[in-house]
Amino acid sequence: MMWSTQNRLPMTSNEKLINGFPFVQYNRETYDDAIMLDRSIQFHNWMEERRTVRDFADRPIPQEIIDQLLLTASTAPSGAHKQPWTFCVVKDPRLKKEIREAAEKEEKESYESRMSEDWLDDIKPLQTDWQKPFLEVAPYLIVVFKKAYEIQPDRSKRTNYYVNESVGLACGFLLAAILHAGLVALTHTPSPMNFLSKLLKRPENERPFLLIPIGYPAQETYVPKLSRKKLEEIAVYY
Ligand code: IYR
Repeated sequence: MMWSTQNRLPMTSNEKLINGFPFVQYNRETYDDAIMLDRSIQFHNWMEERRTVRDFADRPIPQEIIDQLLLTASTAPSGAHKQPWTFCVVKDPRLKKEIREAAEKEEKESYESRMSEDWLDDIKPLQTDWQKPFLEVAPYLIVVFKKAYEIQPDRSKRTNYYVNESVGLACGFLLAAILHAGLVALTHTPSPMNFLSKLLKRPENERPFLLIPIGYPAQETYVPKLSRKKLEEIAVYY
């Protein structure tokens, strides 16, 4: 049996070493133009339905579903394939309550004095305020941490690359997976977020990135009536 020099996994017939590094053959199914266009339209129609939802039902979700959503998130590309993310999944009602209380304390301060007039004006159509009941009602809170660096076995630090881009992409994949599963989510950014490191006892190399409550929408749910930018507004072809 041939063994790759890098990771000591056995090599199979669709693998080869390039300068001593193991590569695997990558074959994807391709489609003709008409089918590709149809798939692209279908996928856009699907994604177009995604909305940020702030009113959740307290209906539980099996944890194995969350597991799969997180595995999808973790397929995102990342700088040097460091996968610099940790997804903390919070189901414990006491911990959710603590997170809600800490978040509301910060948010109250933000809404009452830290946010600018322009900022408050810009989010008026969303009708948000400092109160965050969804932090207790949603069956799971996924608290996403970015890993600024890795701690090596010898305790030395090794920096990660493009951490914000990488973790942002993973969160995007996660939101798409949530929509695909028939669930809803909210990208919540209580500010500042350091209380999450403390409550979840995260190591020093991790920083809170996003808080994503996930669940079923409440029985009667309204979301702000928004439109998305037209193609001409978002794209420039050269
Ligand atoms: N973080 C606050 C305020 C807020 C800010 C933006 I930018 C939004 O798009 C929505 C809300 C909150 O979560 O309420």
